[in-house]
Amino acid sequence: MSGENLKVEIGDLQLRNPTILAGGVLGQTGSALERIWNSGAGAVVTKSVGLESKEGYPGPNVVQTPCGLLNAMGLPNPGIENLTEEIGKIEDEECVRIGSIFGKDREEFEKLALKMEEAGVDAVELNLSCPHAEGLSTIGHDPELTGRIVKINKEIEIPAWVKLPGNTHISNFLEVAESAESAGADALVITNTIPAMAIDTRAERPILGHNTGGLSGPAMKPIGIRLVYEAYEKVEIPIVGVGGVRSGEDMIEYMLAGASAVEIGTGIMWEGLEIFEKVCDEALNHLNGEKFEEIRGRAHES
Ligand code: RRO
Repeated sequence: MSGENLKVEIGDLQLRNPTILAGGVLGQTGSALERIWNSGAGAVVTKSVGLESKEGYPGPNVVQTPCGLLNAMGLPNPGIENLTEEIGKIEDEECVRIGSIFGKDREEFEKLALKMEEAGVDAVELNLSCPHAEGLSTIGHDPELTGRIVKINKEIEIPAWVKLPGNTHISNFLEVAESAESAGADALVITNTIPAMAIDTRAERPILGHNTGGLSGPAMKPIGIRLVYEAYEKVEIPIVGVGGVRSGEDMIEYMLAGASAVEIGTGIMWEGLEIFEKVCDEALNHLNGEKFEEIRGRAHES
């Protein structure tokens, strides 16, 4: 979807509209990414990728609950070489591609970011926050480690976005956000899923193969809104809101809290790929001629 009133900027990156495919959903092949772009998304984020391919956790990997989805995929991915080959298959040059990467340390993130840049992505998203990845979940809770990893942005020319964890009882979320900003992050993506669980009452066992997983969907929206609102008061860099966006009004709410754009993942399950156009149409109706940038952060005005 495009049109003058829909355009937004995330730092130097211009998007035709503020709806972005969230990392982890339909983002492993060039054809799937291009299909989402053709459905009207303003940009697409790949599945998070590491240096080597990885199978992920044993199933079940996804459970639907009344308030959202639980996933414990376990970072399944084809490895950076295969994923960048897939990105190269996207035919529409206008398609704004964001490469999501995860690693265990600064060196791995640097290698991955350089490979993504070589593959022609428009930005990298540093996933510092998978809620159930052994050893990796803690990165985005540690302000110093976060800063150290974000500094890989000195080695690349493209923007580096940083995806933060939402389980803020573990760490000081705002300290991590500020540390990412001081290290030169170009945008914050707020937030990843939150650890949660479902139990099969007949089997009397956890449903997910990994026992716990990350909660996404409607239950996440009030949490995401709060975190975006609080981060907006502390950092100057753009914020991309994630969690529970299914309608134009949901996106407007994130923008009033301070987001410049939103990522959409779980909503696709309910609304199909039409969700990107639907959210844009509904948001335009709500705006009634105003621009997105005019309403950004307006909920903070006294
Ligand atoms: O692959 C996953 O299990 C996963 C990842 Br990398 C992430 O960042 N967030 C999530 O909920 N699941």
